[in-house]
Amino acid sequence: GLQASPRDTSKIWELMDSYQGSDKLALQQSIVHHVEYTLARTRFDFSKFHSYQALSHSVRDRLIEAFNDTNLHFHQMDAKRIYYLSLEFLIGRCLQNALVNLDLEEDYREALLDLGYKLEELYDEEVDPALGNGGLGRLAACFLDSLATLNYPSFGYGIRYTYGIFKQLIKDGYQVESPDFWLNHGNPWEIERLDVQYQIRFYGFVKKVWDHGVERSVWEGGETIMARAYDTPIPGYNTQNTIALRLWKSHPASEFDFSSFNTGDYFKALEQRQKAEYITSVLYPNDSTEAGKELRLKQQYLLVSASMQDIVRRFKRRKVLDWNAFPSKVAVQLNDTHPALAIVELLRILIDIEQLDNMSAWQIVTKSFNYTNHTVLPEALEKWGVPLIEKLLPRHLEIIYLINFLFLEKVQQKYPNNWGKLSALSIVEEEGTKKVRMANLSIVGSKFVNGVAKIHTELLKTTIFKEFFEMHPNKFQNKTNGVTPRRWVRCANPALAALYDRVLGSDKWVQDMELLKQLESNVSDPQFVRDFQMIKMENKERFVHWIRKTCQVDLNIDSLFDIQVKRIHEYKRQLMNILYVIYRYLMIKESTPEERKRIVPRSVCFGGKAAPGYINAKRVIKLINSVADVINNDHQIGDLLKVVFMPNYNVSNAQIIIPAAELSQHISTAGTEASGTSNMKFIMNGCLILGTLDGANVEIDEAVGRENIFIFGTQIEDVDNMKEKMRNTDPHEYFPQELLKVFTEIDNGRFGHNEELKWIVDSIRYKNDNYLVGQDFKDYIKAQQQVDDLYRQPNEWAKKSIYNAIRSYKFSSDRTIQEYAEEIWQLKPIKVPEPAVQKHER
Ligand code: GL9
Repeated sequence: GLQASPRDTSKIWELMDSYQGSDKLALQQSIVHHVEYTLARTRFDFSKFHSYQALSHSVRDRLIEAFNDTNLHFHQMDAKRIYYLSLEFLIGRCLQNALVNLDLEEDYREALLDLGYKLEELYDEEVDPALGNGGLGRLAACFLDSLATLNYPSFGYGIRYTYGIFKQLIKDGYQVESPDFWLNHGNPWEIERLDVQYQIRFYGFVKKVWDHGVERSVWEGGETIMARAYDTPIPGYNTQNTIALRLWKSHPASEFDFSSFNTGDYFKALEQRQKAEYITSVLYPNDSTEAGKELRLKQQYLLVSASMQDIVRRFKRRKVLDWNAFPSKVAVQLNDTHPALAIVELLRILIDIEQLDNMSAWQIVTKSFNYTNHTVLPEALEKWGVPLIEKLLPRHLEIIYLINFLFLEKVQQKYPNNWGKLSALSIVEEEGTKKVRMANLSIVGSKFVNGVAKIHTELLKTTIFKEFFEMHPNKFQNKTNGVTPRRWVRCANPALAALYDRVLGSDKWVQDMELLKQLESNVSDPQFVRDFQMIKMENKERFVHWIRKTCQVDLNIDSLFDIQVKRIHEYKRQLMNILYVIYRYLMIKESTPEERKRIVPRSVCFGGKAAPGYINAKRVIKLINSVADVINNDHQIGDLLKVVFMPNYNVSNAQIIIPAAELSQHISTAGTEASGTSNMKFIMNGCLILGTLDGANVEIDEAVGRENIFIFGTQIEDVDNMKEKMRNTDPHEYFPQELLKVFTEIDNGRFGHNEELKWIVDSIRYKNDNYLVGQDFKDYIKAQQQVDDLYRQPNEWAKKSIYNAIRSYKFSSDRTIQEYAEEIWQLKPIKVPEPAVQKHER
């Protein structure tokens, strides 16, 4: 028979060392190869979607090369890594982002044109992975892009939900949710790691055993399932560095329950196995509110346990095992408290499995973890009932009590017998049924705690975490959020990017947004201003087409495009916006022909999902659609006012909406929006903000200058007084005439005889106006008039918009990530060597 020669590793390595070519023929061959061998299509049988798939597989091959180089290099360098743990990653579509970051967009465009395909049309074939709710999940995705681009050794860890955030349909003006089975047609962007799986235990009991005179805890029994890794490579821009987003999916444990099999209950045994798959099947669609469901806790623990096992395994592959070195090799960032159990899980691994003593283990843990808070809304602060934790994770509850005991001892030392301090700081809430406060656990277990904008961090220090700040002032830091200019300018607004490339002489700004400072002097160049206006016009046209297709509404291209897109929430005050639209509509109806001539035409566009159980938010959607119905069909109004509700706001349509916006609204009550991140995307695309002094608006105001932003509303230091005033004033005196008139029209059925519309008004009418819509309405009207006045001067409007774009550099997530790396993680960049053969020479 045939004999294999001795294994020739150098030969194998040599074969693996060559890289895929990127000349036109090589790209075409690789696409066609995937049509034939990966998709198994015959030459007469493939659609545009199949072309997208083949193209993606071709790009994936190139991603994997860089990905493998990166993993190997970080391992060889024994790099410190940062692990970003998040229940949500809203990464959006991958294809264009990968092409742009790999600098292959132009090459592929040409290669495809030659084959009769337009690259941009294939982009639209991709599903939008939507494994997040809103800002918090999108922030995690922007951070990964910056971590890769800045060459920081890092991993994202999350959950591979089978169903992402629901798809929003609008029927009769109401939101209807439909499941988002995004994996329907496979996912070329992930690598299934059948060899990376960890056992996860739920329920069971804790057994105490004596071992050489020490009591040890062993968690046994209950149910075990497996978590399996799926890696999505995240390429940096203009670098070989490509990091992993590792997502976990639940599977049945590999062992089969032979006892039920033998007793003849074969079907039940298999059914039991199916239940394991259920854990990672669906993303909870709540934005800033906690559901408190057992399945959600299981999701959190699955992410945490699999990730910590993976991190410990990677650490143990180092040459010598020195646990004290752990914090110098591992930094974990908790994206809100959702993955806070990671603190407890690492302690469990160190104490129960690695057999470290309690105090050494605790030292290691508190040097490794950091926690980011994303909201001060009380309803969002996670608390898990002690009985649930005791049942699901009995050993973890013991460890939480241990942590709390050690911590409260310190509190007692610092503030002897101060019961107020003890009860505010305790991880366990004793009132009513006992609860574990996940924020307190996160703060106690972390080295640093941060807020996401200056004003938000100040609020943390003076309100919800006041006692912790007084005890450990140096623990608290601010890290103002940012967004990636790769996706939000380079991909979403290619025309603006091309203008920057041309005027600045290179694309370096994509990696170093501060270079935009050099454009300050160009604002006085009329040609530059005209170029900018032209680009905005093209983006508006693209948007008009999309609106016609998705909403069957024709927008007036010369109207002011006024946009509010974000999750629907009372604190974000979409209600105030639509009430103002009604006011504006009534004004137009009452105007004289002379006055009419001066009216600035507006297109007011709303978008955003309401949590399925959030009744008031859903009613606001209904109100917007009812108002849109009346106004858009009122022939007297014509082109002067249009209202649209854009269904299913998500990352990919944000990339069409944001570049077309001229005015964007960020109008939350001061003190409620931790940061906001779309405000940053809008200014980067040359758009003016109408906003309150809340969240990152405060810093945007500082960055762009008060003359380039429309600020209105109650400021944070007056909010409590105004709420007090609201509760103590008769509604007829509290609400301004302008608003009472709007209420009357709604009551009278002008927008449909629907009880629900009246109930929305009722939600603020009788001393319930907790978000101060009534208080801020007059000032809002005034700010809106300033908007109109400026829009009548197109040149002035354009200049101010440009100032927003070129002064937005602070809000690049590169700046944010660099601050995290230097001030929280103590992390140095490590650049993976470029392949010896240069791309265009291959
Ligand atoms: C949020 C805040 O509400 C936003 O103001 C902030 O910009 C982002 C990112 O830091 O975090 N916190 C929060 O719970 N959500 C946010 O958007 N909501 C979700 O997306 C779940």
